[in-house]
Amino acid sequence: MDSCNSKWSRDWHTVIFAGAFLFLSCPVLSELPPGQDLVLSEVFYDAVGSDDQLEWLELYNRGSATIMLTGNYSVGWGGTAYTYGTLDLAGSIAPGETFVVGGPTSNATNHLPAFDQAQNLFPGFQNGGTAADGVALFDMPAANVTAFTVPVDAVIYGTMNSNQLIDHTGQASAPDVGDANGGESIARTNAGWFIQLSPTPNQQEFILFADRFEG
Ligand SMILES: [Ca+2]
Ligand SMILES: [Ca+2]
Ligand SMILES: [Ca+2]
Repeated sequence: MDSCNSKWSRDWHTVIFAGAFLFLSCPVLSELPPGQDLVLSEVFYDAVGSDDQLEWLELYNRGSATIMLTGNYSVGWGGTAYTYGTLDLAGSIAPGETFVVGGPTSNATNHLPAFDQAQNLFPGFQNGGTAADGVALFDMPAANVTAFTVPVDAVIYGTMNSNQLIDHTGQASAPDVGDANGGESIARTNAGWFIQLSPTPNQQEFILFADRFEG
C-alpha cells in the first residue's frame, strides 16, 4: 500500500512510470458516498450465455432507518449515459438489509436471487470491456433523470472510463473495478468494488470481506 501513497517525483519519466505502476498494481478505492445510506452493493450484468431476464442489481441500506424506495429512488445504466436503461425502484429496504431487483428468472445460472422487485431489466446492463460501462443510483424518479444528472451512487466497470461516466462527485473517475466474466458479478466491500467469482444475491459483503478488493 505504501507505493500507492508515495510522493511522485517531478521528473516526468518517473511520473509516467509511476502512473503505469499504479494502474497495474493499486486497487481503486471507490469512496462510499458520504451521507448516503442506500448504496449499490452488487451487480450481476453478465450471465453465462444469454443475459436475458437473468440480470440483477443488489442495493444495501447501511443506515439505521428504513428507506422508502417507491417514488424516491431509481436506477439507470449504460455505456455512454445512465439513461440507456432506467427503472423506478419499488418497495422499501430495512436497515442492514439488501434489496435485489431484476430477473424475473431465478435459477442456478444467475445464482438463485430472491427478488425484492422482480423486473426484467430491458435493455440489459452493458457487459463492460475496454470502454467501461456503469450503473447508477438516483434519488429521484427515472422520469426526472437526464444524461447530466449526478447520481447519488454509481459503479463504473471495465478497463477505461473513456465515455466519461460520472459518479456521485459529478466527475468522471477511473473505473471502480474491472470487467467480470460471464457468471461472475461485481460486488462491494467497505474497501471498494471487486470481481465476485461466486455472486451473493441477498447478502451484503461490506463487512465479511473487507480486505478483498480488486482494481
Ligand atoms: Ca452473457
Ligand atoms: Ca448484460
Ligand atoms: Ca451480495
